[in-house]
Amino acid sequence: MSPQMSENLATSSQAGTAAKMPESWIIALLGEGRIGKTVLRVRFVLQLFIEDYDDTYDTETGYRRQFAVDDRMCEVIFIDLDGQFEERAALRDNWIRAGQGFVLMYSITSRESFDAVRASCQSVQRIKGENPIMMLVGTKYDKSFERTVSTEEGVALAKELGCEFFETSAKTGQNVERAMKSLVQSLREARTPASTPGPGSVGERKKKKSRCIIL
Ligand SMILES: Nc1nc2c(ncn2[C@@H]2O[C@H](COP(=O)(O)OP(=O)(O)OP(=O)(O)O)[C@@H](O)[C@H]2O)c(=O)[nH]1
Ligand SMILES: [Mg+2]
Repeated sequence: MSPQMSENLATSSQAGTAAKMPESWIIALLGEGRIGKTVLRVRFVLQLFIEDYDDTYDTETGYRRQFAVDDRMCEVIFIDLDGQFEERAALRDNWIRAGQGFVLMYSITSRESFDAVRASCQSVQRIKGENPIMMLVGTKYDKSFERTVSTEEGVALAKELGCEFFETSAKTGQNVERAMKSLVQSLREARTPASTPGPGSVGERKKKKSRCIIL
């Protein structure tokens, strides 16, 4: 995702909020390289799994989707930071600033990516305050034969971070819709009555009791 596209999305989100779409949420996908951030986004937005998805030519449409949560329409707009940008701290911090909901991601086949989650969480907390709206997601659930991080470890980390936890597969679609729906529900719950939906409008909230959904 280019910085220009990120800016366009944030701006059009603000415009969309005031005009046609009653709700619009900016969701940042954070995590190490090659853990499946982009294919999860593509699975959710385009409802496809493309194994070696090349996002070089992605247009804005590949980053946003309107869907109903509890019978109310909303739009989610993704900030999809690739592994390299994770290392470019200033850029990453700007995008975190623009985000409202945060998906802290690791692959169940990569211990290293799991160990990196706390650092992502700290970056978000440093910028957004102590209790941002976060979710922990373990990707590549269909590759359980290569699993190196147990479900119990994911559950324990989610409990420590005070957020919900899902194990997902972009390949089969498992839990992808449920995770996004749940994140929107958390964003709605956290919205303070005085605020209007838009970048930076989600206030701090009490730590959520963690819930784990695997199935
Ligand atoms: N089987 C399977 N493969 C997956 C899944 N998620 C991602 N992959 C594969 O993992 C590889 C990396 O996926 P990407 O979505 O490009 O990873 P990324 O986190 O966006 O990587 P960067 O943009 O480099 O940070 C690709 O070959 C995907 O097909 C999954 O749920 N199941
Ligand atoms: Mg990517």
